[in-house]
Amino acid sequence: MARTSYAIAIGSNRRGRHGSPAREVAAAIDALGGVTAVSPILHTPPLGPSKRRFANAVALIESDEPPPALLRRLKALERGFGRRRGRNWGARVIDLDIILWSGGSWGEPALTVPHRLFRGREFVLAPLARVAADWRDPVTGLSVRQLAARLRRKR
Ligand code: PH2
Ligand code: MG
Ligand code: MG
Repeated sequence: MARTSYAIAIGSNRRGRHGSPAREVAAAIDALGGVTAVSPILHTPPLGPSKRRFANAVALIESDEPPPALLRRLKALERGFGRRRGRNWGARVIDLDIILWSGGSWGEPALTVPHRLFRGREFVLAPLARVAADWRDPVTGLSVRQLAARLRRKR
């Protein structure tokens, strides 16, 4: 497949072998490969039941992998960082989510791109806007900048 780009959201709210959540996020960015841009690492209040604050960032990568192959590689990276599966929304050493793909949309129950929930998540849109403000969501036709402004108005 031709070279495409992806926006990957990275989150951590638990220490791991690299150290603090922010260090886990930095180490994950180093491990991604093909990175072309990285947002600042932001500290964000938890959305959902977890009580621990998150470190969040977004990286843009170039890859010739189609979305399912990239997802498999991200899951393997998460396991390598010590992530345990099953505890949905619990404390996690690392979470790597595919948010946007330059190839457009991908629809499978197990893997939907763009990410189904990213338009409502400040902790994704804020760092995403720092590296890809003009990237257009193929579903709504809105740019990341517009999605971020819309979410801020709703809050
Ligand atoms: N990830 C979640 C649930 N809640 N909250 C913040 N602030 N950052 C996250 O990355 C996050 C969350 C599930 O993936
Ligand atoms: Mg997630
Ligand atoms: Mg995830």
